[in-house]
Amino acid sequence: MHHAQIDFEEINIPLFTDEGAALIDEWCPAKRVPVLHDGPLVLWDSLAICEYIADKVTDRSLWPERSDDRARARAMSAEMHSSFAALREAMPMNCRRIVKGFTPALDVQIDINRIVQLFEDALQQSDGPWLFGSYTVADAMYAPIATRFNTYQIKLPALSQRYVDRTLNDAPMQDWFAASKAEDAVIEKAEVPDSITT
Ligand SMILES: N[C@@H](CCC(=O)N[C@@H](CS)C(=O)NCC(=O)O)C(=O)O
Repeated sequence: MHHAQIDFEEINIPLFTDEGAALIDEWCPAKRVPVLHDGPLVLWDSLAICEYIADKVTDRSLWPERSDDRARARAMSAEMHSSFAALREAMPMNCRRIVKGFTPALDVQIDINRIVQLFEDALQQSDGPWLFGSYTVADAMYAPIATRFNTYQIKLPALSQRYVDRTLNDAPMQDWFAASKAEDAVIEKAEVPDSITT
């Protein structure tokens, strides 16, 4: 929504707390985040929210121009939405931390390899700087992967690493990281321990 230059108000829901449970009951019909309220419309799914925002903006495109690129960007976004269970389980998103000495198990490495293949293919075909040239929904869908690759210090080929760095340095992401530093909530079950200590 920042990239679409749409103003919005954010309500922070502290997950897995009593306060968060009450807010989820109030705002989230599917009992999950994210959820978007726009007037009477309630949208309870991240990809549907992206599609809605992309439909709403008329002065900029949040999907690629060419129809086959658009199809690939949609497939890539749908794959993010429906896949990578091993990675999600082993590498919970945690943009306040760098986890030291993380070694991916085989199923996690397979997910990482698939994502790197997606990044490399898209970036080679578009020539960057975003996956499909200009910023699209696919970049938004993979932003939580960029933060995970950073948190767990995953080694990447140069092209993918440059893309991850671009995502991490994107102004809305920087604002988000700054906001996260001001939070003190910790979700214990999502805290992956360091495996080496310094
Ligand atoms: N399909 C949903 C998945 C949403 C989802 O699983 N959200 C997680 C956080 S990323 C959540 O709300 N977890 C809270 C819970 O499990 O109680 C989407 O992408 O919108």
